[in-house]
Amino acid sequence: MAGMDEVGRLFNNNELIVAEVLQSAEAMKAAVRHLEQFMEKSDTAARGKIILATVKGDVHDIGKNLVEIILSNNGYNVVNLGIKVQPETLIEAIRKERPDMVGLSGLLVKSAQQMVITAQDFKSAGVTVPILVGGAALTKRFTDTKIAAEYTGPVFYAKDAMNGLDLANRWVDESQRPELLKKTEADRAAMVKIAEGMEKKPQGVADGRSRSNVRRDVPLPKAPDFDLHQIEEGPLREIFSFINPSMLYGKHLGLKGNLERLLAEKDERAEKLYAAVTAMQEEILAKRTLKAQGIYRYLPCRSRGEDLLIYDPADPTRLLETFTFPRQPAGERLCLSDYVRETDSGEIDSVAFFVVTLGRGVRALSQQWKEAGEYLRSHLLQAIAIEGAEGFAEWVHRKIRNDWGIPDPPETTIPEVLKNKYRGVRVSFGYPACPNMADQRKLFRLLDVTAKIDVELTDGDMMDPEASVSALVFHHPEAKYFRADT
Ligand code: B12
Repeated sequence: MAGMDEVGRLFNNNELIVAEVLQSAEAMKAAVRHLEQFMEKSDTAARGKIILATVKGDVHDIGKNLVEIILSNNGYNVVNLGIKVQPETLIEAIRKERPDMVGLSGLLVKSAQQMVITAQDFKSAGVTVPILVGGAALTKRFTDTKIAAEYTGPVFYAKDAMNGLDLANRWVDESQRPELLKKTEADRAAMVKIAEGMEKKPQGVADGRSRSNVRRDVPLPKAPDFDLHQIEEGPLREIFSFINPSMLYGKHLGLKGNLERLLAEKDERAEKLYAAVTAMQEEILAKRTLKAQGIYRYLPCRSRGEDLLIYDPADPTRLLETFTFPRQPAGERLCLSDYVRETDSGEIDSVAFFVVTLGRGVRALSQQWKEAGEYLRSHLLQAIAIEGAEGFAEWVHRKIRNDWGIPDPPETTIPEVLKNKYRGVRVSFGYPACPNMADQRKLFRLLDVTAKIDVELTDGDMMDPEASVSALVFHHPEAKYFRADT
């Protein structure tokens, strides 16, 4: 497997980008498949065995699948247990498979906490196999101070798939293992010290004012209606035009630099990638592989302190739901509720909620392609679906602004929309201004989501399928993104 080692090294040096690594892996897989018939069983012995799983309550597939492809094409026997995997299932699989390592993945902060619980369950079951953890919301600090603290065996944090491969390689190589363990332990001890120091620091001091200076007298736009609007099949081609290229090409496919500029400079790599993405999008459109489903609704509301009160449109004296948001402890002292008219104003304001998805069928099809060795296509489908879901959110948000009577100036371009150049703000539960993921349940009730579109909430309050976005839209002209925890 020297070939893929080479690929790995190049990738680490930023010479190969994700899309190219996947293509190399495809070629490698095809070659190995061909050669296997001429090989003795012992020639194909794996470098090691790794169980991979996305933790309980979490549907994150794309990151874990990338890790699977990279590991298996570097000689590892990978047992991918899928998504939403309970600790008991993992423990059973560990006893049966006797892996060298267990890789845990998760997208959200809540999943990082689930990793702590999983480590505790492993410990109670007497499991000590090394754990490799990764995912967008996870940090080395959390891994060292919270997960490793609950476990008897080693816990390694991987910032990306290639880092995960490197850690696995060092673990399975007995000559490198002692050094890896020593370094991991030293890093962990240092991290625990730093974390202790940080915890002692005061968290930000309130300055005596209870509310921000956000204006309370801006004229209120009128919601067109309070009906439930269901989008059974949104215009996919238009939705694709709202995909943020820096996310799709940069984050998911690994292209460095601005796509438009690279295309203008006739950069060969950018041109190839652009062609691959366009071909996949055309195929999706022709075969109707993805379905854009959404639901949105304006609702009457008012605020009281940090509460956002949602009323029944049929009877505005009847409270339907209350959301409570955190307020910044210092500085501007912003809180999302400040963007809404207060109860004592005598006026009724409005907010909009929505849920969109592009995820139906994606997991099964991308898995099918992955198993057939079509790694790039499998990854492209997932990446287009998840960034398409964000594009769909952008599209619905623009429609909401239009219908609310606060349209963007006519000269506004899509790149400007993607840079939030519009009136108001769209936040999602789990974001720093409204971190409470459990509020997803209230939103789902208000829109009757599960009955109307193919999206469900997991027991971690995540949406299944993965390529889904929920949001809360405010119209206030001063509304902006902020963190409520600093
Ligand atoms: C793209 C994105 C999305 C996309 C797709 C998500 C996805 N599947 O990746 C969409 C638009 C669908 C989305 C939706 C949501 N998102 Co989002 N999203 C992001 C964003 C911007 C990037 C994530 C990313 O890079 N994904 C690409 C994959 C490939 O990367 P990855 O998962 O990190 O995996 C790599 C490594 O981490 C590592 N890795 C991962 N697992 C493992 C395992 C092992 C063993 C190893 C070795 C390595 C490894 O290798 C992978 C490849 O290199 C992050 C912010 C950020 N900068 O990280 C927010 C972020 C993760 N999202 C967030 C939130 C809140 C959400 C939503 C809940 C919002 C909402 N209410 O709609 C939803 C949840 C979706 C759902 N189904 O429930 C928060 C999470 C914070 C929290 N409170 O938990 C973040 C951090 C943004 C923020 N700052 O608030 N999101």
